[in-house]
Amino acid sequence: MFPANIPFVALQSADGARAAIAIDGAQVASWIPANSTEDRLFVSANAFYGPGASIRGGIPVIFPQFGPFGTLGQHGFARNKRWQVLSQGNGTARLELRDDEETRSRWPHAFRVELHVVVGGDTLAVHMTVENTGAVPMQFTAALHPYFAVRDAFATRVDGLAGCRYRDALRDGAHFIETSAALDIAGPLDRIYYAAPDTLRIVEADRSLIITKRGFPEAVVWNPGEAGTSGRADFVAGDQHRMLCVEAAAIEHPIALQPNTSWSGAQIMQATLRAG
Ligand code: TA6
Repeated sequence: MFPANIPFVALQSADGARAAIAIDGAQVASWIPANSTEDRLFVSANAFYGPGASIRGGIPVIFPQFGPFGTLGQHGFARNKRWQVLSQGNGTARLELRDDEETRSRWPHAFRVELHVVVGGDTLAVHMTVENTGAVPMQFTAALHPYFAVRDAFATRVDGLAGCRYRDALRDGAHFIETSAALDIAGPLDRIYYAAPDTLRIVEADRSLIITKRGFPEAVVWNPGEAGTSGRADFVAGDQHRMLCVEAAAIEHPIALQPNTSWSGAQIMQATLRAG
């Protein structure tokens, strides 16, 4: 699934569930549950690969800044860095990113981020730990930004967000309260849901995904729509139908870490063959 020369880690559990992680960005780019042939993660046919690139799809790791909300570039730098593989085997892998001269020139902190990926049965779990290895306090925002493969995003709904306050990037960043128990994806959408429930569900006609977050207060729902895919070189026309991002994020209140302390968050995805 990766072009030649792109380093990756392949995971396979005893029951046949599979995942693949690009070492650039520690980006999970494929997840096929046990007893299935369907990849539940979307990757664009036009995705860029290799050092410095972030694959358009899979699960980008967003650190130490979510989106444009800060002084760094969009979504920080973790997704553009080469990570180190600490261990792999039996359906799990651990990868690590530490500060280097280049990251310190952009963000003056010593840190360690560990991504622990576990695949098995119908589930993919991604655990993220951030440690302040420096001598001064640090603050960051972060997300796990999965692009889920869907048969048609505009015939898909997200359940579980009713009552949440959200920021709508497509309406000048204004805040609203979600009124629908079932959010139909009818076109482009770019929203941060604050204090979101830990469990959400992506529902299609014949299958669903149960998405559980831990440690991350926010959920982000993103579909680029037609304009969003045609405006980016690493999408193919029509990709807006094939993907839906439901992310676990910490944005509104940056996470503050004293020296020698750490924070952990996770996103656990369970594939089911039933809708509803
Ligand atoms: O998580 C949603 C979002 O922040 C959108 O605002 C959006 O445009 C996007 O992620 C993708 O960002 P990227 O930098 O990968 O093009």
